Amino acid sequence: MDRKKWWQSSVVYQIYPRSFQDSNGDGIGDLPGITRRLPYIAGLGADVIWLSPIYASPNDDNGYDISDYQKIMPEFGTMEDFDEMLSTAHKLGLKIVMDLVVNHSSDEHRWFREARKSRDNPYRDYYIWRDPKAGMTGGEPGAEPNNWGSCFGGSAWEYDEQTGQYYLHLFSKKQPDLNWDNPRVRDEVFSMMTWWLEKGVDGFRMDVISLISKPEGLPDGVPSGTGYASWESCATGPHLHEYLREMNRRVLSKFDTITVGECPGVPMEEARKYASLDGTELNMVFQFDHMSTEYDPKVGRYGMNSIKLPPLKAAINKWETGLEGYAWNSLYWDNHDQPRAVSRFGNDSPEYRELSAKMLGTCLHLMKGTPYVYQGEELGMTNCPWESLDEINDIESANNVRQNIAKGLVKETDAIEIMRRQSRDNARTPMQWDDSACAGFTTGKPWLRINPNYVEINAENEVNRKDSVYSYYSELIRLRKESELIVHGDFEMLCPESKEVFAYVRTLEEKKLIVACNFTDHPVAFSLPQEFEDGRLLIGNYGDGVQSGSLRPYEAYAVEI
Ligand code: TEU
Ligand code: CA
Repeated sequence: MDRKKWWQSSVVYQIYPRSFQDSNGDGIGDLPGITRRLPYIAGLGADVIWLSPIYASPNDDNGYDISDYQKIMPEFGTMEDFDEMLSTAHKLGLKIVMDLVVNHSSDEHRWFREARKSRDNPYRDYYIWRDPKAGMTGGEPGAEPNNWGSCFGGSAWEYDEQTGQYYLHLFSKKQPDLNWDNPRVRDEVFSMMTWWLEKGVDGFRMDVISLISKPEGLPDGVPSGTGYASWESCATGPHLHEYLREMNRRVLSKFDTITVGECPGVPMEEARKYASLDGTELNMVFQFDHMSTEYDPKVGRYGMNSIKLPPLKAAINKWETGLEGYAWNSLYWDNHDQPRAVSRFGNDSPEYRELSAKMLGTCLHLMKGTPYVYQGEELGMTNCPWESLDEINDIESANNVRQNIAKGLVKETDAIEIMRRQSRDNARTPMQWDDSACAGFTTGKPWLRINPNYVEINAENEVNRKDSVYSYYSELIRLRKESELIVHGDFEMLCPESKEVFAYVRTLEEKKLIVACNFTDHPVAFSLPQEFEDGRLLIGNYGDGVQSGSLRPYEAYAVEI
């Protein structure tokens, strides 16, 4: 069986529709806005687009709380607008991947509105209900069925007065978890997926898919600093692979799709099954190890720690080597849930922003796996200089920082700095198209603050500029499209202990490639191994060849033999 698949040489561009392009002046991005900008994405060289959710939603979590899986969110447009976007994309050779959010639905979904009517409602078992803890009165503290915490703060259980039971929500109260152990729920999800695939979409990114099968008996987990057990403690439940194989058999195997599962907390041996090259489940997974190396043991993500290179390299090396021969990797520095890559892993000062953005691109795009580019990353967009918590729209960051201040885990005076470092809203500031009012994103009032640096950092300023971050990313993408070595070569990390240099070698039969990246703002010693000295420079962000014996600030290059 040929294990080489088209999506192994693909590059995926992620769009966060609310912040991409507004077309009707209401300050909210929409589908006609996306259609207008498709040539920009095709010009970059990506061949697949992942759309964050565009379905009907009350937007408690910006679309990740879906009230109708087969209706378009009115703010984003109509189904006709969607069909127009899909056919235009296909004409440009762009495939469209939808976001499949089926670990939970919105509490305004018809299923949940029915389920909460009474305990014997035919939809009751579409969700996870439990009685208050024995001897306790529902709604009073400690009566929750177990100690699981919500990702957005507080308990993962909400008491429903009407029927006298709690329902589970690993995310917000308005995102009740679906009961995948109920075969009717799986039927609903599989027929909905088939409906979209028959419509012509090309695949799915599957939201927190590692959480859909809950541990038998819903046992308490190990409490963290917040007093609750982390929601990740119920990842990879007993029936998960069984349900994904059923999904593959009944839906995915019938279409030529690309699929990626978002799997926070996934162990290696499980990921080898999820994304197994035998094609019985999904094509790849998003793991989060390299997204949490600086997390604080007490407050997790929302602390003041900075990235250190050795643990970051160790996390990436673990997955580059751990999946080799078993499963396929995804490659990403950021997405709509993470701070901007150049601000977190690089240096967003005017002096080094472009150099370090290109360095990060070189480091990621020449590794083994399918690269994902999050909207604006190709321009080197940065985190936003938030001035008050009131500017923050994101339910997760706002809730967590307030909870941690209340528990005395972080100082109120650090709150803004923590938001500037870690808030998900850093990824969600509107796309910066040009230096006109509102960065060309809207002619109205943008739903979220626009990063004031749009005057310098914008697509118009980069698309036709040869030394821009955009042009450099399109060169990296072109190299991947032309190179079997970059797509299929083995990966070997070099100097894992170095606090400054990230370097590795790719090998395919007799062909070899070395990539060297300086993650600091000062020159560091680094010598090309002798076998590469007469090699061919594939790409370099200083654009003037290789210096022997050292790497300049944020320098990155790749040499092939
Ligand atoms: O994210 C799950 C998830 O891991 C994030 O909630 C979390 O922000 C982060 O990774 C750790 O802090 C998915 C979606 O990507 C996210 O936007 C949704 O909010 C969430 O699921 C619930 O649907
Ligand atoms: Ca709009």
